Amino acid sequence: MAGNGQGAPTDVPERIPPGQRLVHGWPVSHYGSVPRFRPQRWNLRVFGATASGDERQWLFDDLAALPHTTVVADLHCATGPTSTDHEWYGIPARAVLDLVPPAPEVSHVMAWAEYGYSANLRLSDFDTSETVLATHHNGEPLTAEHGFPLRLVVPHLYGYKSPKWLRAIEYLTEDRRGFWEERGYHNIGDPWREQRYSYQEKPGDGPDSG
Ligand SMILES: Nc1nc2c(c(=O)[nH]1)N[C@H]1C(S)=C(S)[C@@H](COP(=O)(O)O)O[C@H]1N2
Ligand SMILES: [Mo]
Repeated sequence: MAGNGQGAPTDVPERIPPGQRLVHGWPVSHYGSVPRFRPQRWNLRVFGATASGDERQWLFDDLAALPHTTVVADLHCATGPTSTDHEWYGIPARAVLDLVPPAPEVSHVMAWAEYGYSANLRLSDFDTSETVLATHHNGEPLTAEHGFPLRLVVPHLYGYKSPKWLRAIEYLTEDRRGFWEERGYHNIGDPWREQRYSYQEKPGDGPDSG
């Protein structure tokens, strides 16, 4: 497994969000078991409120022809561990939005993974230059336990907003809670504001908060 860089910037405290602890290496963290990749059955769907009204899907072999980018970022699990210097390579979220434009009234997206795992995001949190649908990590294909063949990475939010084994992006015209967001985790999940738990939500942070 690829190690993380352990250079000096890691020791700068401002790099670690409040209440987080720096871990070396890269822990594996998820609910349930690791799905097996079945190339013949795999697709990535973009559905919901698309501008055209049509849904779109890509097969695994179609992904290589899409735009690609590299993003280096840290990963903050809401239970405390922060691992640093992950180099992600994959399809920028903006490419998905360009290729399958959302309807004007789309405000949020739901990122869907195998086994029904999901994470909701404000469109503005999905639509950043750092948000990537990653196929590779530190130059190697993702390992099974870290999300092969595809995972969403939203580096500016807690890790539960970065589904491994990504299978679909759903465009939403109103907010709806994902898997952890309906089990007590914060609907927005900004680690710099320590938005860990749903009881911390302020009016407007979630579909039913405040
Ligand atoms: N499909 C799926 N993706 C998931 C999870 C999960 O349970 N299922 N857990 C999330 C959580 S809580 C974290 S912190 C990160 C951890 O990613 P890692 O195992 O690559 O470190 O994966 C996220 N993606
Ligand atoms: Mo997490």
